[in-house]
Amino acid sequence: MIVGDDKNILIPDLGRFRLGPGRLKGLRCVHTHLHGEPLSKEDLTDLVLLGLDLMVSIHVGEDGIPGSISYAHILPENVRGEKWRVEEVPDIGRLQVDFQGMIQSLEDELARTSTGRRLGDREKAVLVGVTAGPSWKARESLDELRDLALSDNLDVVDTVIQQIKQKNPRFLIGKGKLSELVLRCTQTGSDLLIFDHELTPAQVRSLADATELKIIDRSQLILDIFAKRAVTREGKIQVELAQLRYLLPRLATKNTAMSRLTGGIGGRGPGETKLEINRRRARERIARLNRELQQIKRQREDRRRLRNLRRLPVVSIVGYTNAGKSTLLNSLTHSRVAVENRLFETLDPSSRRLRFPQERDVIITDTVGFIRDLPEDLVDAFAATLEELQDAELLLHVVDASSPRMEEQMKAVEETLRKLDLGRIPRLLVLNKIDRLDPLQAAVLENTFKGVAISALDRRTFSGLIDEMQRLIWPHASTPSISTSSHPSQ
Ligand SMILES: Nc1nc2c(ncn2[C@@H]2O[C@H](COP(=O)(O)OP(=O)(O)OP(=O)(O)O)[C@@H](O)[C@H]2O)c(=O)[nH]1
Ligand SMILES: [Mg+2]
Repeated sequence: MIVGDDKNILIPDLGRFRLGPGRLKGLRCVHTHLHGEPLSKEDLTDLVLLGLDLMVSIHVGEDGIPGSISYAHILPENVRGEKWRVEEVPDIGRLQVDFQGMIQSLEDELARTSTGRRLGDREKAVLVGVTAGPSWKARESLDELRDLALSDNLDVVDTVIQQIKQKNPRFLIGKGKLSELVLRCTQTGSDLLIFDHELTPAQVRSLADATELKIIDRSQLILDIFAKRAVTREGKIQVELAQLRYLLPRLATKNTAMSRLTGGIGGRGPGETKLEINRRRARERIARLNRELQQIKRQREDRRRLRNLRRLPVVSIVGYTNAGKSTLLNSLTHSRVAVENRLFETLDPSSRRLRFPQERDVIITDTVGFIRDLPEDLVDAFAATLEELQDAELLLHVVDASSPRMEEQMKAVEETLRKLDLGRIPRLLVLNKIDRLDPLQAAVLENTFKGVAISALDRRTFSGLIDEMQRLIWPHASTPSISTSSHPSQ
């Protein structure tokens, strides 16, 4: 029993009372209304936001005698999209409701509708796009967020776009909108909200406190994917560093918000190390990882020097994530780098030898994919791995020509290359997945973007690519004038 006064009521942190998907808080709020007014909008927002079993108002007259009573509870997912039901009984003396039984059956129904959507044991998430601009743009961006969430093995139960006129500094969106999101989570048995928008540390904290849900943003989702995929020691260190740098300003003094921030998704440290949540220890760990990374970097530089001694030209495959880079490497070199239809399959670069006619060899490397608005911490972290790109004679920029977002993806890659100071290296645009286009469309794309069209799945489409690669790697090799020329300056 928690008692408040006419000004406010202090509800302690009830996180531990949340008993699982489909369960309400086990808390009913009963208050008086003195002027016979019905349950207010705020009452209903609180009902949803706090996950209360019931919101009750009793009308009390001037004589202090209770009269009518109103009560509201949320509703499970329903075709009419109704969020709650409000009932009124004119005389409290005639109130005959088995509230315990009613709440029990509501919870049963919530559990049933939410588990009905369950796909195995995957964590469920509701995605939120927040925009002040056109909603089609937010929709496109949310599509990519969904791909990211699926790549992180999450079960996306709903996607919601919130149009906002101005940003609410505390929650980003208004409290009413927020309560709708919480309701969607309660109805679908999800306790994870993913924002397609950068959240400030303070916003994450207020949102987590207000909703008692796990709150993460797009950057953190990407970090989580990276954490799951990193294989090599170096990859793991880089991801953990990026995670620590991202988390450091978000480390709350309040433990509950923190446990929501670090539990499960968003707080997975790669490998065996559990993420430290204490600021001081986080800083120490950052320093230690940095030292280890320096050492690995020196070893890599040695390797790089050795390779440069052998003077084999290097061709690096770059491009948006899921464009087909690893598939191309495999097909070109008959190897078996992991290929998967999900984002960020490849994290750690791999190199193979590729033999051209006339016994000419090059080293060809596959790299981590790019994505628009890659979190800065990750760009920094991977800049080291991507340093090897500096040695490349040629970059193969692979694009998924069948993607409706192709041009935007090309731009994102160009921008990342510029940031990494790789703009000066010759580049060959490879329009991939043309098996999904009709031949005419492919020809038009080749012409428009000055690239070579291939299907990485089909080596028979590679002849143009191979010719073009040779021409760019050995620009003088095939010109007959080299052997015949008797020009004095040569
Ligand atoms: N239809 C078709 N699918 C392709 C082609 N090339 C690649 N794919 C598919 O596209 C998906 C992604 O391929 P990957 O080679 O893993 O892509 P990637 O660029 O290495 O992706 P990340 O490592 O995640 O950045 C896989 O399902 C491939 O089978 C192609 O030419 N045609
Ligand atoms: Mg790959």
